[in-house]
Amino acid sequence: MEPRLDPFVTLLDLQRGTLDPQRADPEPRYGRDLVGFFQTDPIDPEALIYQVRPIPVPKEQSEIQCSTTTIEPGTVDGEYHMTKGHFHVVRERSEIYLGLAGEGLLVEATEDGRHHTEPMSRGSLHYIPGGWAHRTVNVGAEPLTFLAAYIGDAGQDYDTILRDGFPVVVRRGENGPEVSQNPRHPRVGADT
Ligand code: PAN
Ligand code: ZN
Repeated sequence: MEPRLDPFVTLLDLQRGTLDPQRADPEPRYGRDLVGFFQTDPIDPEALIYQVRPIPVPKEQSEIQCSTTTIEPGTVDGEYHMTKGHFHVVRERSEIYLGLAGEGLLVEATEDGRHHTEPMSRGSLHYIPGGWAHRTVNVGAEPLTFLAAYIGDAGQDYDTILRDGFPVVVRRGENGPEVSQNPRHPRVGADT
């Protein structure tokens, strides 16, 4: 076959998640972008909640999309800062996350409400199988940074999450993070 792309290398700052060279603009997510995802909407529309730094390649099955995500520490009315979370549009597409810095939780859920939570930290390598929605939560005092790699044509379905949320929410408790059932989710299933 005639190769479609030339090889390339990017230097990744393992602490901050920055890329050099930066092949695409970072994609910041502010309070205003996260309306409908927390139990209570963020008060400050200008607050930076997280930032995605993509290494762009064609969004096709033959390519591997790669990006870093850095979530700032903090809470929104007691819920730790987190990503929107999504199913893949092509549901069977899988993904790998690698924790680089900070302390987090990866929350995964199936469409019938089963859920699963894994701690994230430097070196934690997470396999997210097809059919599992995924959301990352920064439960620490420092930024949480991780690398994501996934099949290029996966796509992100946020509408299902906007409608139902995840089966569980992660709040700051007296002794650290507390995972509890989301009262708004229509079908909370087993903890897997
Ligand atoms: C990740 C996520 C990234 C931001 O690259 O897209 O961490 O999270 P949201 O997309 O939920 O806002 C990934 O899972 N890609 O498929
Ligand atoms: Zn994904």
